[in-house]
Amino acid sequence: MQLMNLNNASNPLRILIASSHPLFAQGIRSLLQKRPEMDTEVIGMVSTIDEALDVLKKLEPDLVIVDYDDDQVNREEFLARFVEGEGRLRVVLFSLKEGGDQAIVYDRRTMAASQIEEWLEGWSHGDEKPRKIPDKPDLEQSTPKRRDGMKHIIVAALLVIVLMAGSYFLLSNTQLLPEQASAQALPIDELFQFDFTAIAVLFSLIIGLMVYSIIVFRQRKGDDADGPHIEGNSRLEVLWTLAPLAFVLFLAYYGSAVLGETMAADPKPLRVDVIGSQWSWRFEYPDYGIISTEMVLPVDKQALLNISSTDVIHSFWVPEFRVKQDALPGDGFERELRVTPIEVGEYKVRCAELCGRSHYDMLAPVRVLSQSDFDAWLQSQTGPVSEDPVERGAVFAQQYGCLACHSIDGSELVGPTWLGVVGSTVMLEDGTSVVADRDYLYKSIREPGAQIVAGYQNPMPASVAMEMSDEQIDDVIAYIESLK
Ligand code: HEC
Ligand SMILES: [Cu+2]
Repeated sequence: MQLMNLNNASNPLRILIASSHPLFAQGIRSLLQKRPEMDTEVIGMVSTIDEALDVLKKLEPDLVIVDYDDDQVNREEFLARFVEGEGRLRVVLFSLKEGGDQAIVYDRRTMAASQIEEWLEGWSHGDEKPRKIPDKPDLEQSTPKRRDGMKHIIVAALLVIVLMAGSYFLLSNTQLLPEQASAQALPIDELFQFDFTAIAVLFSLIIGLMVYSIIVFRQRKGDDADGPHIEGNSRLEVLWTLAPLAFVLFLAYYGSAVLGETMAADPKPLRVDVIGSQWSWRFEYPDYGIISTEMVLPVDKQALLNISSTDVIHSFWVPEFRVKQDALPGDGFERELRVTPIEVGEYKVRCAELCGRSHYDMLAPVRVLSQSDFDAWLQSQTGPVSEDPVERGAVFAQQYGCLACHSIDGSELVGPTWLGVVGSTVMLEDGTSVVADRDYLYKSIREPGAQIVAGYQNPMPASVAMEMSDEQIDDVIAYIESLK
């Protein structure tokens, strides 16, 4: 029993017992009597703290034993009065619960575990010979606990390492991205791989430790004890603030370095204007006077894309090139993007910004050719324009994206089909009708809002034909007339 060690060898230890249960005091007293070698004397038994305070001066006990399990005696007040200061008086909170052999010498609800050592030390201070407390219950319990702690750390660390290896393996073997077809893809993928590694590490660390704690330290049935009182750990807190901060700063640095690399400009790029409209792409080569519905690029030469939109926000994205850029409507909102294809092949432009009904279908072919094939393509595009207005009209209808909304085979898209429209009677939204002649068609293209075909909630966007000349529109009308 630990009280022995608190005793001074020359005088008996004078003890006052505070409990509202007479059995508690009698039990302690008979326990002490059975151990005469402890040299103690119970000098009084009180049932409330007020009583105890009354007799304290009179009896001058060396030690007060308080019934820890007794709600009548206010142990908080006791601690408050006597634990701090008050000279040589010692207070022991004593619990007879849980087998009756455990003395609780402090109330962990009001005192941190780390403070108990100081408290006990304070007790032995007033004596000439500082006493050792070899079988302090705190020590007894904490040694196996510390060994347990080591075990937890090792098992949890193993779990985290296995998780890390697994998630890293999974992440690096998942084919999330298609082949690398541009010079810009290389640094981007390196960054991506680095992120994957960081994700694997952080995921495993957080989830691993969390799952381990949830399972191993869960509340068992019938255990309603309080958890340990923890004050904090400055070293740990500084560490877990500074480490993520440093990591995030490094990511910012690394990310901007990669961004810089993808924007690095070659002195003589191939200029291509990329124009998105609902729901088609148009590619113009200002240096060659070419307008195309497919994007054709020479390999190993940087293309400087000047990206814009005629209506809503679209986004130019060729996954194999990795880089992506919004296409914004309005003058002065053009955006630049640099792509240096490194693989001859065929790819697809996708719109990466939800832009309406046929967004999913806003695709355009991309062909990367060798320089000689590209030159041949330039030749074919800049060759003499067809003499036939119908043929020219078919090309314009394609280039200006009309066919994204109008079919030529009678099927319904967003707009009415062009098949057989010429000469037919068109019912309009306002209830009137009109025979579709050249004037009507021309007006429908130039001022789509003026006469809206019945059954179509949204008029055709006026922007689609804005950049077309009257001659081009004449050709398109000739083309529509040919569709019978
Ligand atoms: C974003 C979809 C869209 C695009 C792109 C589009 N149109 Fe339309 N168009 C419509 C809709 C919807 C209507 C029916 C409502 C209306 O009359 O405005 C229509 C109506 C028309 C009509 C009247 C047809 C009829 O049956 O009476 C003509 C002609 C026409 N469009 C020509 C064109 C031409 C030429 C282009 C390309 C320069 C084009 N459209 C591009 C959506 C589109
Ligand atoms: Cu789009």
